[in-house]
Amino acid sequence: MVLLMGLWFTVVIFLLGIPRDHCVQIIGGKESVPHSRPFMAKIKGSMLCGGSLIKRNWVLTAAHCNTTKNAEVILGIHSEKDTTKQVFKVKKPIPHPCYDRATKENDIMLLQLNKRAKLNKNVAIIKFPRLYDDLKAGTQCLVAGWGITKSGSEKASDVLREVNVTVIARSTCNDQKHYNSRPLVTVNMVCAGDKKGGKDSCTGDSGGPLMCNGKQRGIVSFGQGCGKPQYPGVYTLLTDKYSLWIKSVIQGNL
Ligand code: 4AZ
Repeated sequence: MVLLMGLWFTVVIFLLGIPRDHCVQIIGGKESVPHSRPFMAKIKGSMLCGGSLIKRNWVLTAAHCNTTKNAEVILGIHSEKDTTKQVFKVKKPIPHPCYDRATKENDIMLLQLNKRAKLNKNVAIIKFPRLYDDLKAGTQCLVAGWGITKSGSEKASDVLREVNVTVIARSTCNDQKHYNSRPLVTVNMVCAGDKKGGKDSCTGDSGGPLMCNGKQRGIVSFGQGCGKPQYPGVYTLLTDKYSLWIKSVIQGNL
């Protein structure tokens, strides 16, 4: 009887055309306007990741993407069907020397590409801020990626998707109602999401840029599940120390 009622309920919802989750994307976002985020890199290695083009032959991503030389980096792509894509191999992956899998500290990696990208309307270098200061709570940012659109799903998105997320104070993110300092969200990390949840990056979006006011300020790093109000997304915060590290690596590898 209970089973029959459940079935009946499902049928009624279907007939009424009540939207259930045909709008849950990245997590809670929407499909990006094709090629409107020309700095986005899709990294296909042992796992799917995002990245950002910071120089014609350098992509910035997360260290936990553990990208090897076999990985493929694709620029100028919205959907796999695209003919605009430029495909690269990784010449040299350079994870941050102090990346720590347990604490998640220094989740940042540089990928040297095997050739220089051709810059055009579909492929462009990302902008960095003038000052690498902390992000204030309430700042509106954007995250994009080809990751899963639903917690627990196995299917990555064919098209690039994006969602607006709000910066959450580090003290809030570390309190008992949130991560409870497990792991500790440090000054090199920033939390962003939505008070009510439902807006987040997820598996496959890792390594992609967190954009605030048109500049890259973070990198998709981790979360406890996706879209849960008590566990916002945690991003590697681009600080002065990372900016200096990036500059030193790129200059030493010309
Ligand atoms: C992941 O599995 C992952 N909500 C990345 C980001 C977030 C959660 C999970 C943030 O790679």
